[in-house]
Amino acid sequence: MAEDDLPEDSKLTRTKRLWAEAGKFLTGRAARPEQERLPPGQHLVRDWPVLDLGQHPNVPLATWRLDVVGLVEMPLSLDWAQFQALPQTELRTDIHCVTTWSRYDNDWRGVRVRDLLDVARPVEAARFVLLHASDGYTTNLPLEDFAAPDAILATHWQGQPLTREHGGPMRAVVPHLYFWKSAKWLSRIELIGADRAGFWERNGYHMYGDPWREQRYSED
Ligand SMILES: Nc1nc2c(c(=O)[nH]1)N[C@H]1C(S)=C(S)[C@@H](COP(=O)(O)O)O[C@H]1N2
Ligand SMILES: [Mo]
Repeated sequence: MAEDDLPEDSKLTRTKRLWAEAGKFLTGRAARPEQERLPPGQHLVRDWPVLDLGQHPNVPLATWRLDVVGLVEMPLSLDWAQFQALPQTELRTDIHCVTTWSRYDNDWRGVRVRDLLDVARPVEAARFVLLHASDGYTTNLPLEDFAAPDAILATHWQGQPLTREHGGPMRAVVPHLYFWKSAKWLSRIELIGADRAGFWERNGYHMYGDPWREQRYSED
């Protein structure tokens, strides 16, 4: 699916733009992860909601690829077997979604972002990443945050292969930022020098998205 086919003017996107303008859900509080596990304005859920733009692309393992492009010494285009040959990691993280739900203790398995970046070797000028997904979705974040020790390219959740609706066969998980930064059906990682807004970032959401500072929406 092409990026300009995205529902930039769908009801959902328009509604969320309005929420962003109105500052919906903002409490004005700040918190620190060392002191409080639940960020301001969040509530806990036990099940795992599905949120996206409504396209759940079917990505067969036989044709699956992950491309790493842009400001790297070694551009990559990995097939599933090559991706599986990278070191496999298991880790447990919380999820914080900008629509105010949080979910504790998610067990992920996959490839740590760092271990992939060690192979691609970002050049000095690389500062940000733009993540591209098979449904046309994009999201941006600083390279430093994408390379955080608990950021993972997840293929499993609670011991089971990630379901298609949650981004299977593989999605990004960047636990310390709001969950819209965690692209499902991740297909391309683009390393760039200057920050470039992704889908929700173009539609009123924050360029960084720290749940602890309640960076739900863009400042202007
Ligand atoms: N490819 C893709 N990734 C995406 C989205 C999307 O629409 N497409 N939505 C984002 C948003 S807004 C959220 S809250 C989470 C939801 O992930 P979940 O459905 O697994 O809970 O995925 C994020 N990643
Ligand atoms: Mo979201």
